[in-house]
Amino acid sequence: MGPDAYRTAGISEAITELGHTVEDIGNLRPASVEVAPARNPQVYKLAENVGWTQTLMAAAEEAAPRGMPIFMGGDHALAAGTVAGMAAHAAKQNRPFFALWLDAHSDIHTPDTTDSGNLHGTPVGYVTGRDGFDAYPPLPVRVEPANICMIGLRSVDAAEHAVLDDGDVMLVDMRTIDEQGISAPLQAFLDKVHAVNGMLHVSLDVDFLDPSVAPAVGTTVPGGATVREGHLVMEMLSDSGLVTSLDLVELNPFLDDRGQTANLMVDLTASLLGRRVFDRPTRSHQ
Ligand code: HAR
Ligand code: MN
Ligand code: MN
Ligand code: MN
Repeated sequence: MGPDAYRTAGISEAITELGHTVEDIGNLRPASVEVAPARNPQVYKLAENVGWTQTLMAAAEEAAPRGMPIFMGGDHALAAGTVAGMAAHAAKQNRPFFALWLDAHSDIHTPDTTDSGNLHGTPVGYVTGRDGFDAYPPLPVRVEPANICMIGLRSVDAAEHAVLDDGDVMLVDMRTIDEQGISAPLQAFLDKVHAVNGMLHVSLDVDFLDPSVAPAVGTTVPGGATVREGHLVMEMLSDSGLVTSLDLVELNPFLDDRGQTANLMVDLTASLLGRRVFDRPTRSHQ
């Protein structure tokens, strides 16, 4: 239902108004695959997730040469396919690949470590090449943990902590944001991407935002990003010119309040694609 909620909220129109051309290729379906049962009996809908990963990896690689793909979900599990597909595309272009994870959660479980069994907690585990994804399509190219930045973290499980503590992922939790603001750590990451002419995939989970402004998600965590922080991030990403693909994930329209969350996600997308209150030069009048 997520994609249709974004369409109803006018995502195509908002992007078109900014002078871009939109091609809506419609809703996709997961490839039908058979998989051996997962070792962890908690794992939910493994075959469907593997099928989606296969479909979306191919869809990302197919769409990437034609523009900036926006993947509307749907569950964050979709990022296993979109990120892997975009990373494969970047490798073909001979360009380094980076991912920005805007999320309350780190989603770096494997099917073996997840307690909930919900595979939306695992896409970063898959794209970084962790063990335990044998049922999944082989990863075309591993995403370097050092090329991933997570902003908005405030719900990280013990098994995720263990791998993040020893790893190279750039971690920006809510405390960091409160102490340093959101722009300084983001700019540091963007400088890294810029320095090597990288391609940047942005994965925007609704629960990055505070539930008071974005209630339409099944996994709300209090203390999230404000509307202003969300827009600042999107405007900085836009100014950087580095973003080559975007996921809009975890929207559950059943939980929304008169389209509030869908509308906010569309507005954030518009900021990323160039919408401004004032162009930057206007600021010099102040
Ligand atoms: N870490 C928890 C789990 O694995 C919660 C994951 C929630 N993830 C999302 N996307 N909704 O970030 O179950
Ligand atoms: Mn989910
Ligand atoms: Mn997520
Ligand atoms: Mn989340």
